[in-house]
Amino acid sequence: MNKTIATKPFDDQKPGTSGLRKKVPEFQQPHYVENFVQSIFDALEGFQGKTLVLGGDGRYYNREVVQTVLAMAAANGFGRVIVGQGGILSTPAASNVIRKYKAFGGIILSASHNPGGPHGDFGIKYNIENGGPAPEKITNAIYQRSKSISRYLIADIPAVDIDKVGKVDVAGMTVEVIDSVADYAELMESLFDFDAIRELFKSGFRMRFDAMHAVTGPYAKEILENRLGAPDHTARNYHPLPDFGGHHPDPNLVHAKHLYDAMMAPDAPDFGAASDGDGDRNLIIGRGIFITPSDSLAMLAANAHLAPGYKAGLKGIARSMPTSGAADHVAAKLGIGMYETPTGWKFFGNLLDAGMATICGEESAGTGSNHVREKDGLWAVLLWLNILAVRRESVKDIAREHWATYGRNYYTRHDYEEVEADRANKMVDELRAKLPSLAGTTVNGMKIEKADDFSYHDPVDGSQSDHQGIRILFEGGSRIVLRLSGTGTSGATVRLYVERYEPDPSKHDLDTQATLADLIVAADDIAGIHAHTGRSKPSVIT
Ligand code: G16
Repeated sequence: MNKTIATKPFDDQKPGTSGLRKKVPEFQQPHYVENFVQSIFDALEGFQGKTLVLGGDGRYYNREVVQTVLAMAAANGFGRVIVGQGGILSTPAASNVIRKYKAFGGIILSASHNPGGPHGDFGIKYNIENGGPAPEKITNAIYQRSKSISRYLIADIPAVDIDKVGKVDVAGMTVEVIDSVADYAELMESLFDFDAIRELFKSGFRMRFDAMHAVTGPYAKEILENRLGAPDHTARNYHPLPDFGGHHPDPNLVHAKHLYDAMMAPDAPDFGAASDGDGDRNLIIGRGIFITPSDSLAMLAANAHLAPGYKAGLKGIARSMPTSGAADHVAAKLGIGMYETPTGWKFFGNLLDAGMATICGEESAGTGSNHVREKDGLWAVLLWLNILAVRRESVKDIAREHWATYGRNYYTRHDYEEVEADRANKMVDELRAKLPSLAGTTVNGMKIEKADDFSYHDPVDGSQSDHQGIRILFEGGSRIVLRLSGTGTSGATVRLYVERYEPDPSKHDLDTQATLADLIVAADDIAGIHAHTGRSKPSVIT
């Protein structure tokens, strides 16, 4: 029986860079989840009788919310919900399932790389029928609806068994529980040369993949060890845990430091990689060398033709604005389009759908292609493996050769986390006010050529997105970018991105922080980061 429950709006259900992310106790408030899910459904049209995909990264509260969404989907008139077994689907796997089964859309339960557990973070996001994150038009409509909602619809049903693969009827709607890994593994087999990668492992190639107790564990175990023949223990921390083992499932040099240390040791494996909470991010480290996400995008784009799925070449490359310009040099050499979008994977959707871009990437450890409409951690790892299997060179040699060909974009990101929101906003407001007077001035010995607040005009649908990050461009091509994160759940996170282009191969082995030190000082001179935030140093440097 369907029930209509009266409710009152919450005023904080505005989706951020990637869906609604909050602390678990906030989601546990009575009606909080239901209000947001109903707001999603109310913002959509024409889904009666159609299919919804549902899954999450397995974090604390995942299973409970799966049951709530099932009961609400039934009451709202969906014909079928496809759920990952145990409520598990990595974000890229969910994107694939939406596309493969021609679903109306999908709900993904994840707060990505944010910590989990009863006091950690939870999140809900909606993906559209192309498999990608809902565009701003829809997320704005969801938010508007959440501000006026007065009722939600929910079926009065017992909990559905989501651990058994198969179909059941629930209040007139079909619930189909599917193997969480199979469709995704099949897609990867269609893109990459699994025989060549198997040969690579047979030749003694050693790899370590850290799933960080998050969603990619079962995917990595199946694909790397079972299908590609990598030795046991190649996948580490592969049991997904609701609190990620108490760790922060963010594959960066701080939270995956153990992997970094192992890769810098004299007996390091040939290749190291990690993924995040929901499996869309990646970390790539070769023996003795960390590859920045911006460089990884460029190197993957330059070598993608070595994998069967991309042998016809790339249509174009897209990167978010704060991502380094390394990929731009590759696009120029290949003579293909290069697109610069705001932060957020949702901005790549139109370019991918229109066939303008084939590969996309972000400095925030996201890389992906037109195979799905999300960034894809394991996909990036497998493309690297395919390239290594064909070239039979070390990651370090591939990187060196890449920089010698295209030049090196030295790049770093400094994060100041949990800054008081008022202080962070004041800093950005003051900086914005200064922008028109910066061009032509000299800071720390460097001349500013241009300073602006990035705006994006989508070439496909003509939509406009303003205030997407402050850019200060110096003579010679160096730049600093400053923006506030849209994914944090406590206070504000200030992100400072710093980049310098170095064409001279004799200068490609320098220390990144030292090479960028003068720009880092300039950023503080211009924005007053330390004075405004009250911090003497960043919380995380990547
Ligand atoms: C999300 C988005 C990415 C974005 C990242 C960082 O990633 O999908 O497109 O680059 O957040 O965003 P911000 O700098 O605003 O924190 P994820 O992996 O958290 O879903």
